Amino acid sequence: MPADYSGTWNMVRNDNLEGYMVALGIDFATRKIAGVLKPQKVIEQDGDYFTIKTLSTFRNYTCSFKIGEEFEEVTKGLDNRKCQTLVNWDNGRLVCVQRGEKKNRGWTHWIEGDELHLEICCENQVCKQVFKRSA
Ligand code: VL7
Repeated sequence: MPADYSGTWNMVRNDNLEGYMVALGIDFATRKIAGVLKPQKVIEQDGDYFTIKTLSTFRNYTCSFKIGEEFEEVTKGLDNRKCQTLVNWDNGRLVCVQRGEKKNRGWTHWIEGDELHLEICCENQVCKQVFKRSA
């Protein structure tokens, strides 16, 4: 029985987004705006099919995928790169590898109690985010 990620989640922690954005080459002005956002995750999960929406007052980003099926991801509105992206289950965790120009790029989601956890990596930078289910 896989974990249930479905729902709306509000950000409560955001560590080292700045380092992650620098690693992606995001410009200073955009980093200053992005750094103060408290995005929401809206996740739709249907078996192995997922849509993850990252919503904010500045920009939104949507990613849809099926577990185990590599696809071309364009990180439109983020760093606007193309990646070959693959998401797999690992003991209830969602583990994503984003193969492309940037080394060691990807993210991992897991659930701890009522919290949704996310680590996003690029090169030697790790951004850690925590979300809580919205009432
Ligand atoms: C996606 C922030 C910072 C550029 C704009 C800031 C807009 C709101 O990979 C991610 O999510 C995965 C896992 O949940 C699913 O796609 C994180 C946003 C992280 C990236 C880069 C700043 C420009 C922030 C979209």
